[in-house]
Amino acid sequence: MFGHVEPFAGDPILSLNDSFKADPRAEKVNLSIGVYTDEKGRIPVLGSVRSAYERIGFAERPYLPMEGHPGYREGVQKLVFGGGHPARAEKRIATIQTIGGTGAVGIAADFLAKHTPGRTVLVSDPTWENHHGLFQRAGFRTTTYPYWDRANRSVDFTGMVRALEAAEAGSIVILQPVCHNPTGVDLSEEQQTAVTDVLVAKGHIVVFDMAYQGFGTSIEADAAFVRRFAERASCLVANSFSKNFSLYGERCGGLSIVCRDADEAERVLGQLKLAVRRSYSSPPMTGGLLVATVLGDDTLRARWIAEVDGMRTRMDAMRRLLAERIRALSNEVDVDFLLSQRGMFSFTGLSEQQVRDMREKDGVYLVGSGRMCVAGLNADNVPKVAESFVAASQA
Ligand code: PLP
Ligand code: TYF
Repeated sequence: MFGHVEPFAGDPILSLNDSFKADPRAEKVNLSIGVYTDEKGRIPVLGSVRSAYERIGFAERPYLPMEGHPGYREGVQKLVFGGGHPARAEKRIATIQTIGGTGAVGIAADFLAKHTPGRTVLVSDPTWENHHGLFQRAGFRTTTYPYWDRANRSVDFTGMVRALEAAEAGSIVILQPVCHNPTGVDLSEEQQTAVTDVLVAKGHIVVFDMAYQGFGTSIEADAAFVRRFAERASCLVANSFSKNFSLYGERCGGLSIVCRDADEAERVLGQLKLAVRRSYSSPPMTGGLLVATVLGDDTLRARWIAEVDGMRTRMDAMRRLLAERIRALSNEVDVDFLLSQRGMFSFTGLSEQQVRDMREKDGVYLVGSGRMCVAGLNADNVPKVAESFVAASQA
């Protein structure tokens, strides 16, 4: 009956993570999957989240509503848009709790497939691969806009704007507002404004995918692009708590749709609930309660923000340390990109062969595209990574 079923090659990043685990070398270093590990190489349990866990305990577990926990949804809105955003005051935002950031993008794609079908979807080149997959699954054709300027290891802003201007009016455009995966390069504030002008003029439907809020500059500053955009036009915002709450396996995310008025937002919320009902009925409760408890309590929230600041500061320090160590080994290898890029990832510019060399010779694992997860660096492994990087760069 299923003889024709083709094998699944696996997700390249998750497969690489499996290869890392199977690698018998003691000195191996995992800089592949986008997971933050602390100075000791462990996925942290945040103190704020542990306190929330103790507070919620385990009581009865009824179904959550289709749209999720009310405190969670309120927390998402305040975090993403800020407490005083006009769209919030005007009750123009429809927000649901989702199954991670992936679930948010998936429900966004399903919603758009039903209500704005047949449009072209543009994603950055390169991007998180699932942007293509999730929108294709929903029935869209996906294409790309230029983003990465290989020569300057920065944003190809001219190419990006040109492509957004050339795209058919009303296209769907996916933007990562901060800590771009996989390149680590973001638009400057001026570039954000210029892109917003083009997007609004063309009537494009913008889907922001914010998976790393707090890992760029701060929780507040990282949301600035989204907040300013939402003052000018409707948009969709997917957010993930996997990284900034260190709650990968709990699958916590949110989807917010900024609408024209409260009546439209009410109807849009209804359709989001329907999309959830047809997909998985309602989101899971324990992760939802953890996030809702932290975001809903001033003390826990402040503690959480300090913990996010701590993760970001550590990643920035590791970027500097790696750059220093590489410079100490060689003047010929350019390390400026490590310092100008931000968030969990850096695009190194290394070729697939160079990445393979690092993996095979030294047990240092990067993604084949040359993406390095700087959140996997620590004081113990930086010297080895620096040596491996220099050797591969000069090979
Ligand atoms: N969007 C981007 C850009 C990501 O990098 C990721 C995951 O790393 C996601 C969405 C998915 O987030 P989650 O793990 O919460 O599903
Ligand atoms: O880019 C990454 O490493 C993260 C983690 O199917 C991830 O997005 C990778 C693959 C995947 C889900 C999450």
